[in-house]
Amino acid sequence: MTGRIWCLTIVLTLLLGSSGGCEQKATTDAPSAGKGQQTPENAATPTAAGEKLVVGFSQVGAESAWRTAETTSIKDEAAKRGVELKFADAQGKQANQIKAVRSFIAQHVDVIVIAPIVETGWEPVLREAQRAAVPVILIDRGIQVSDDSLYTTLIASDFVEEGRMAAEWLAQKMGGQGEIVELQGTTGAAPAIDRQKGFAEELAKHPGMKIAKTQSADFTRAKGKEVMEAFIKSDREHIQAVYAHNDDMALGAIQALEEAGMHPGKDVILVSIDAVRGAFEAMVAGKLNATVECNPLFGPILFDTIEKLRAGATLPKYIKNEDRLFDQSVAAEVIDSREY
Ligand code: GYE
Repeated sequence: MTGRIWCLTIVLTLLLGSSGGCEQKATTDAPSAGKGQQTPENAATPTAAGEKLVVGFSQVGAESAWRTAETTSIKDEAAKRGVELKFADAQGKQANQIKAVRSFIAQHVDVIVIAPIVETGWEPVLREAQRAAVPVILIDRGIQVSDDSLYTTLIASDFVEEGRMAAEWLAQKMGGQGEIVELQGTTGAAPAIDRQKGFAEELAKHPGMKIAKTQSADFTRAKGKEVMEAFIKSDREHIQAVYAHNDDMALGAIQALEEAGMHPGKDVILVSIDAVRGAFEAMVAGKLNATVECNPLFGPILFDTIEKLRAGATLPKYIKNEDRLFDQSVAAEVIDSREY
C-alpha cells in the first residue's frame, strides 16, 4: 500500500466508520489529492427536515445470483431507512440505463446511483446530471471518463485483485502446470476487463500455465453452459481447468461438463468469483473447487455514503470492498454463515 492509499483509508475510516467491513483505497487511476472532493455543482443539498430522500438507482439487470442479491440489499436498506428508491432495471442494455438516468434527472431525485453495465459511453449523460446538480454515485462497477468530477464516488471491489487471487490459487492447485479455459463476463464491463487482467498478470509468473481458450459468456449460467459445451466439443482432451469470471457461468460450465460425462471438481478444476450460495453448494458437492468472494451487499455502505455526502463530507473517489477466497476445504464449515 502506498502512503496515499493509507492516507485515504484513514480518511474513509473517519468518514464511514467500520461500516460493512469495507476498506477504502485509491484506484490506479485515482485522482490526485483534492480531486476526490465534491464539486459545488454536484454537491448534494440536504433535504428539508421531514422530507423523504429520493434516490434513483439504475441497475444492470438480473443476470446472476450476485446481481439479485445486490438489488435486494439496496431495496431492503432503502425501505429500512425510509428512503424513496426509484428502481430501474436496464435488462443488460446501456441505452436503458442512460434513459433511466435522464428520467431521474427530470424527476429531480436527490441522488442517482448507477451500476454501470459497461465502462465507456457515460460522459454525456453524466454531464447532464452535473449540470442539473444531481450527484451520481457509482456502485459495483467502474467507468472510464476523462473528467472524474462527473461522479462523486465509486463503491466496488478490486476486480484485478480478484483475478490475481483466482490465478494464484489455481497455479498452486495445478503445481504451476496446465491449460485453462476462461469464461469471461460481459464484454466491456469493468469486472470482465479487470478479472481477465489480474488473472493473466498473475498467470504470467507461471510459464507452465496458459489460457488455451477464452470467450464471453455474459455472466449468465445459460451462456456459461453454452460456451463450455463449445469448448468441450472443440478440444475435450485439453480441458484441465476452468476460470469463470462469476459463479453463475461456472455453474453452467459444471452442467456442461457433467452432461459430457466429465467430472468437474475432479478431472477438471474450476475456480470462479462471487461466492454466492450456489457456489458453496457446488463446493460442498465437490464440483467447484474455489470461489473468490465479491460482496454484493451494498445497501448499508451505499446509504451510509449518501448520508455522509448529504451532511457535506468530502468523499474519497473510491471505496473498496474487501474480498477473500474460499475453497472446498472450508465450504461445508462456512456455508451456513453466508448471507447471499
Ligand atoms: O461478479 C457478476 C455480475 O458487477 C461485480 O456482475 C459485478 C458482477 C458480478 O453479474 O456475477
